Amino acid sequence: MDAAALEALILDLHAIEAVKLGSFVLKSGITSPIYLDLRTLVAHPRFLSAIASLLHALPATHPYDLVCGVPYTALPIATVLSVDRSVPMLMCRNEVKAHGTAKSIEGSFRPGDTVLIIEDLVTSGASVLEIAAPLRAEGLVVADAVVVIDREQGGRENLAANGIMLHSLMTLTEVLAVLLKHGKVSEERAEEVRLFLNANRKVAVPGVPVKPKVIRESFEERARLATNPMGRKLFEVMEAKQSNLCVAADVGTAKELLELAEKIGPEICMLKTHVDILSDFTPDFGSKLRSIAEKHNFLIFEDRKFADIGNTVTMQFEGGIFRILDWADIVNAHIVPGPGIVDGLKLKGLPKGRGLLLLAEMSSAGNLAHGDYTAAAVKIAEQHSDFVIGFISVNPASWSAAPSSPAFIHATPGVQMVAGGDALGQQYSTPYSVINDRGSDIIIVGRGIIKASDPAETAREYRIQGWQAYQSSLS
Ligand code: 5BU
Repeated sequence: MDAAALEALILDLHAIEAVKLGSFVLKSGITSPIYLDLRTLVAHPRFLSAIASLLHALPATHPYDLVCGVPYTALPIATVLSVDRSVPMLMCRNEVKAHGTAKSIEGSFRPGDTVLIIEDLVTSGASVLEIAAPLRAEGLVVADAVVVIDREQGGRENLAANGIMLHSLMTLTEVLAVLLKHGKVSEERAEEVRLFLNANRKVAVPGVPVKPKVIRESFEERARLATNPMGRKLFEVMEAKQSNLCVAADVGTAKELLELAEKIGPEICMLKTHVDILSDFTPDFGSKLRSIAEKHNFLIFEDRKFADIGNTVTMQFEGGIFRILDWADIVNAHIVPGPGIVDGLKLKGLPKGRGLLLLAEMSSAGNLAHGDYTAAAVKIAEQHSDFVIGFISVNPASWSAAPSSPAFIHATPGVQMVAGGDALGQQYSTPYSVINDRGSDIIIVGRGIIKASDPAETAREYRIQGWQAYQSSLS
């Protein structure tokens, strides 16, 4: 959905009083200055039908055989979607029947069928989990849930921790921004809602650990501490775009890469490239990518993984066909050759305002970058803090020798919504665990986004998830 359509939808929801401002006590017992009530939808059949088709258009990670609405508000939405799209529906009871058949799931299904869960609002995610449990107990697969409004209070993370990816039409922050823009809410009331949201980012679900293990300073504060201008800029871009998402644009041609950059540009703080995999590379690639990066305000990170002696890397950085120095804001390097590699790259990069990430860890199974090796990367970074902006890290919270300055940034590859791996040794963790348990700052996502049916929408989902995880870990 584009910004104009989202805006119109939010104004419609306000017009039918599905969004109200005041003082309300929520189911969880919290008093909220904003109340969302999508039960009013049943009075507006055309709108109900429009919402159902928008939910249907959200990209689920798994194709589904069945839909199931969470009682009661989402039941009519699920019914309309089921009828309009000819997808059979299941109904789960909240309470088990005293008479007749004792089963709590109505409908027809086979074990192994995939069910899409439909919900009106997600706060902590508890209601979705309550429905998912009996479905899973019957052998059904639950991988995705679609929701009209994400209240951004921990639901996304709680569901992800339970293997369910949440797809939302909008977040509460987006609702608020549109209402404010159209004068439907005063600045004071909006501030009250923002304060409420910030104070209630996490609502615990029984049995689901939601307390972040890592507490950090804000990107804004860390920008002030950065000595390298590109490191500072990266923090600033992250704050400005509310994005700690870097997409690994591992596509085969420059054409596809530029198209992808244009599509996902608004969601990312950084685009990661492997320029040597592009079959149609031409010398104007860099300038084309740079103009897209400027338009959408993201940085370009060429994942070159330099690994040679200082003298050789100066030539590899600046010359050859790719001329990486001309267009990449950030590059990375192994520390196998020792600190001379940083001296070499710095010689070329620093005068042009570039930044360097050191590979302190890797995401692939059996890799050798840990322990003393990681500690050596930290030491070299500290000796070159004018040029080194941070690390490729996997679990920086576990490092015995952590960098002394919070100006160093951690970026982590091997991220997908569901933990696992590929056939060639890649290991995946979820955005929530990467940011909140392992203390990284940036999630680097490749196939999780570029292979999705709608990369832009999926990038948005990852951005929201990564950002919410970051916000919940602020000191
Ligand atoms: P994926 O599709 O999300 O698995 O892509 C991960 C990207 O991150 C890919 O471009 C790798 O080259 C890159 N990567 C990685 O996966 N692991 C590492 O340790 C480093 C880079 Br360093």
